[in-house]
Amino acid sequence: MFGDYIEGNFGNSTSAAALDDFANGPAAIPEKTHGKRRKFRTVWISDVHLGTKGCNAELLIDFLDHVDSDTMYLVGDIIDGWRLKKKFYWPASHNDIVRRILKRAKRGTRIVYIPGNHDEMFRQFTGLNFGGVEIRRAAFHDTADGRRLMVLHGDEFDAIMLAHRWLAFVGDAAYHALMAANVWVNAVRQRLGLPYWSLSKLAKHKVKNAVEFISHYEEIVARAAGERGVDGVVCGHIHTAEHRLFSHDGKTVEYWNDGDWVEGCNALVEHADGRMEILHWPAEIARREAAEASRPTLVPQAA
Ligand SMILES: [Mn+2]
Repeated sequence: MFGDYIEGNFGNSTSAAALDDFANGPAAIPEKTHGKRRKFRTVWISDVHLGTKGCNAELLIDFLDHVDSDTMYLVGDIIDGWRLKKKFYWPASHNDIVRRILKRAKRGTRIVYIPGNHDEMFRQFTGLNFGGVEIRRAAFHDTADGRRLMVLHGDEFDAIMLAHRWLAFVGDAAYHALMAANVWVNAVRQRLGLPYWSLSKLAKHKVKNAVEFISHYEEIVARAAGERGVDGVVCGHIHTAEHRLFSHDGKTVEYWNDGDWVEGCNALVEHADGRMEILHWPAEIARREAAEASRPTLVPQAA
């Protein structure tokens, strides 16, 4: 079954039924159907990296079993196709996550999947719908209080980040040329069987000042959102959950990063009134367990 996911062989009419069968298959970790789930208007998660040992699958399963939303955005790098090609690693808990997401779609949650650079093999299905999961290259999200947010994975800015220093001297034309170059560089690398050239990964390992790198990235993404005339942007990619406000042409632009499920285990949520919040799931579990421990237990009285 998962060969189909990776190779993307969805072109036949039996695929919808196959997805249904898969969604209803036995779970290694049974879904918690009892208890009240926290309900949000919108949930954003990204950088899950299914297919790698780094993925915190159990924490994500706990998140999915305690949270519900009208809309859920999967903001890229959900499945690590590049790593899977090198070495196949797919424990049962990773199937459980895919099943839960498909089930959620069946129950009526609108699910929008925006593939990232590690799952870019799904980008060829942009505009299609698999088992209720819409695949998009990017999306616009309107919050309950009327803000318009651009939602994208964020690898689109890697080339600009690398060239950041000398770009300061060359200016805007080079900025746009590099945006195009990034696509070509990675298309050629893909043809040669080389992995996606990931600037953020390079930076994490080689750049001394990671804080400065992240700050520049946030600025560049917010600037792109400002140029599009939207109120803000939601992205992932750099595995650093964050909320920052920038000014573009005298207008405030919100930058939101929904983090990752490798290191931080964060999700971004929108409440019913449009208020947004970054959740750190290990802290949410600790809070929940503390509340459960302090709750007085009701003991039925003997008649
Ligand atoms: Mn990425």
